[in-house]
Amino acid sequence: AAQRESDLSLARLIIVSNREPYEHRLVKNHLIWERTSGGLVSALDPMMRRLGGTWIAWGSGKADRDVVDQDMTVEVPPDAPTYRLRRVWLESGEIKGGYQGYANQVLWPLCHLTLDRVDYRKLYWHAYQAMNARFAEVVLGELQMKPGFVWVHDFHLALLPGMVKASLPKQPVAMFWHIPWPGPDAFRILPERREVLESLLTCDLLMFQTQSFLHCFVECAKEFLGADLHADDGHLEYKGHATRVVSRPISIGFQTWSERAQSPQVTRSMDVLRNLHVFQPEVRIGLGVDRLDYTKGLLKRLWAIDAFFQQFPQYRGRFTFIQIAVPTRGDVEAYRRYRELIRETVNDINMRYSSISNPGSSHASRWRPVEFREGRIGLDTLAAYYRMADLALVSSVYDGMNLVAKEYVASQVDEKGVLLVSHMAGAAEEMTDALVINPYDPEGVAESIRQALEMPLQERRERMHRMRSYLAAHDIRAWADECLRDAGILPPHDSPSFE
Ligand code: ADQ
Repeated sequence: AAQRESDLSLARLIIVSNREPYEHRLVKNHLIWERTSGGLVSALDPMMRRLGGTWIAWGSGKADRDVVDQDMTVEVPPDAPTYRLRRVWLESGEIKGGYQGYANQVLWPLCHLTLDRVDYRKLYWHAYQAMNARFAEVVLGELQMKPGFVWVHDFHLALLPGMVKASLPKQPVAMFWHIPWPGPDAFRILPERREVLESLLTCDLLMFQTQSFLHCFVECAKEFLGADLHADDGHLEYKGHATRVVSRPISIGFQTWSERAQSPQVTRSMDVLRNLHVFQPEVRIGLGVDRLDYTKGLLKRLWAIDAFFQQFPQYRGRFTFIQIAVPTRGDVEAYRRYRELIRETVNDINMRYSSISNPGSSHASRWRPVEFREGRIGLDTLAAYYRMADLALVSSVYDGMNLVAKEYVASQVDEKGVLLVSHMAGAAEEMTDALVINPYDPEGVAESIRQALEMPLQERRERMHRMRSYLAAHDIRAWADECLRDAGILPPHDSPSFE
């Protein structure tokens, strides 16, 4: 087996996130495990498989407690362990108020500038503090066992750096913020804006997805705390402590996706899936893959598909949009309503267009404009969808990065597809050969879909090829190494590498 690089590295890696990478459940008295979905796990699991270490996360699976040892840990991935997963147990009040309340109904909509969806209660804040304290207790326990480098992830744990530093001021702590950071005009509505910022400014290293989120954070730190920016070396200084702030766009395992897309299973799945969703070989395919989250702009995307078939009736019977959506945050009412609305809109579009027969197409009666597939799907199946889609549509109203955009490019081994990406997604900054769309403009998106479908093969190839070369060089491995260099765990670029 390949030797893990952590065996060679200077510090033990301890990453902390709310979501765990693997959860255990009982199905008909059998213990099963599943990889959880979401961008954070997609990005960090490959890194941890490579580097080893400990991942501390909330044990949310119903049978998680059945598999832990005395240290509350389990070796993962369960089929071929390479790192430790240490679980944190949360009380129901912490889950309801801290996770569902403050994290998902306050910080999430606030950071995504969907301010109408912010549903603030003081008691959520207290639960959020309790939830972060629960994590801090476990992190401190872990450090007592053995020292390590603490790397906190995301908005669920904004108070954790401050709590760790309060007990261990010299402990190195880094934070990666996976979602956007709003400017001061929006962040002002958070009653605890100072507390959140103060905790983040106890970090030694604070990382954002893009330069513009970083800029917004700096503006907030200056305005609400009076922090000083040392622009020459990228530090924010507050109460005598310096925090290095950087933007490090997250990525995916390019090679893994690319190889997966060429595997015999995936090639076989492509035929099966085609037959499942479209009946004629000439029907072109568009694809969307998302958690069913309002920030992903699914409803606006469906309006754009509707506009597309209105504006370009010649595509009725000749283009099908496949939407794969995994339900998420079902405990929050706004998400349940959104899911219903999406389903209704899909049905409405399908009813209206399926009944309009296209004279040029003999199979119009069997054609559906939108194929909606709900639920989590396996990675091979996902790769098959990515590879066979003529275009992928990412229409987030705001998004830290959006890994689907990158996974699509990595799976496009035939280099025939076109990526359409919202200018509000972090991915748009790097995927410069994509067609950039404005999710708020359905007719504009419809026109971009037409442009993608009619783009000459040569141009599609060139664009996709350039994006693939970029991603091959800027994959999750390069991202992790860069972050660990920033943290001083790997030596800087000009030193001899471990490899
Ligand atoms: P997310 O909002 O969760 O993450 P995103 O980057 O869109 O997400 O990634 C979603 C992930 O879930 C992808 O890896 C995708 O393959 C997977 N997925 C989606 N639907 C699926 C399905 N039906 N079945 C199986 N897998 C599915 C947050 C931020 C993002 C940021 C990431 C990483 O909101 O902006 O890119 O973290 O930092």
